[in-house]
Amino acid sequence: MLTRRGVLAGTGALGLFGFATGARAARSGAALPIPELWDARARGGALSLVAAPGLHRFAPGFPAAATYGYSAAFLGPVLRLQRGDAVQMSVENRLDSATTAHWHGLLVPSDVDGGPHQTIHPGETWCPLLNVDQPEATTWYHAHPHGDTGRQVYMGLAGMMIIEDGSGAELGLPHAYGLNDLPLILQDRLFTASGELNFTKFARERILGTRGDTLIVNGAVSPTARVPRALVRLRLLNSANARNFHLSFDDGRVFHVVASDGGYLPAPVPIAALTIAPGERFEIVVDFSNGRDAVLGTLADPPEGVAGMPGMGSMTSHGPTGLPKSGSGPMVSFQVDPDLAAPPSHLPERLVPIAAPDPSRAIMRRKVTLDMWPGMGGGVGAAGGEVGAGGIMKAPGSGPAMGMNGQRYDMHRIDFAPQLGSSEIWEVHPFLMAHPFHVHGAMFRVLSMGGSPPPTHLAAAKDTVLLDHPSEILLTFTQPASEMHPFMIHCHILDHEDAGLMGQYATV
Ligand SMILES: [Cu+2]
Repeated sequence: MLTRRGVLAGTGALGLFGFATGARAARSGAALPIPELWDARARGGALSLVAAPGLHRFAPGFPAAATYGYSAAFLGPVLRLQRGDAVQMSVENRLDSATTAHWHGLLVPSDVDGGPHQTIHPGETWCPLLNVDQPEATTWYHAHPHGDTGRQVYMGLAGMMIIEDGSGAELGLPHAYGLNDLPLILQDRLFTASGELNFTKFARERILGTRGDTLIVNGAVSPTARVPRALVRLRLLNSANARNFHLSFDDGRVFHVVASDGGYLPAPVPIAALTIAPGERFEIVVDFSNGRDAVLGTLADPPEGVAGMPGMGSMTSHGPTGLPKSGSGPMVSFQVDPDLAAPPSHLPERLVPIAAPDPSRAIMRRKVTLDMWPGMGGGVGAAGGEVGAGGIMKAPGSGPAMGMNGQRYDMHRIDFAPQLGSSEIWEVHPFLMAHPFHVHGAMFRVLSMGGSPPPTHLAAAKDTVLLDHPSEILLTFTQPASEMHPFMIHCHILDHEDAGLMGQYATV
């Protein structure tokens, strides 16, 4: 079974997800769905998405479930944009709810960012022009209407975006989409007895975030990907509402992280276990040249510090698939197909140089607390909430209260006003559990996590990072943000964001 243990040059222990005997049986039999690739240049510089309801079968034996998608029944096409291009986007809303479309990881001005202020009402079409000017990276897009983000993303409103500047092809990295360059959109879902997506609104879901007992990749349950006998690049995106995936291969093989949120690392980082939090992306290169099949799976994700609280019993309950919510299991099986011919590729020793972060550039230091008070009374929507000692919010009745720096999110309040073009150091203090912290419109470098330097694969440009200890990040504000359309700062556990764990900034 699991006998070969890779030598770790990265961090952490080798993760072995406990499914060795059941892994092959747990396959759904579905082939890994590869989202359509929409290349903006090939389409004349314009991409038109339609957000609409759909019907989607998550596995061959499952009934079709009611879903949402962007020009697809579930999720959306992979959008490919070239640096230097101006791309005319349009997003038509054929849903019966208001939505927005946020370009997560794109460095564009706030008035085209698609945050909660840029509502697309049912029947309307939103047409932002995106001037693409940032290094090659895997980014993504998703719905972001305040208070309804969790449900809309859960229903399927998310997709991957690839920004290109030619550097990956020049480096010789695998680059044939759908062949040796595969998008993997990682999610978990809970289904009702009749096979519908089950988005519950109990208070415990608001605290832990909505988690499921069924692991899905590109909208399929434990699918199988055929890969060439060669190097394969996997573009990993955690688009789950709340859970972290702790990824490793069943044979313990070492793989290389080559990019994170903001683009390439200076050099590939060998690693055998990788944690990816909601909102984060990593690109990894996996060597299948020995012809051996492998299964990529996740360890369980118990939210530390919360599992012992009253009402958290559902964390260990077992659903119809036998996996506990946030349990371990296989995600994608890779079958090497010697008949698949891939263009030559290699893993270079060096990727794209990146300067060390320079904290002396910061003109301001701010403290940001991520606050939550686990009220168990009911749904979200309780107004107000004052803050007690230690960031604990005193909920005024029902529902968990969450906020930032002691205040619940308010669309009409600007929380921070950094100078355009400046850099700041933010000390971020997560409360009660690990939170994936995300900033719109800016990339940052992690200076320290719990007093230690970040692991190598988290040391390049990031827009989202999982924080479970007080940490320092160095941000640079390159994009203008108006008070009318400010940029968001929030926890990427979507249920936390919807419950108020979000703030906003306008540049001065
Ligand atoms: Cu959170």
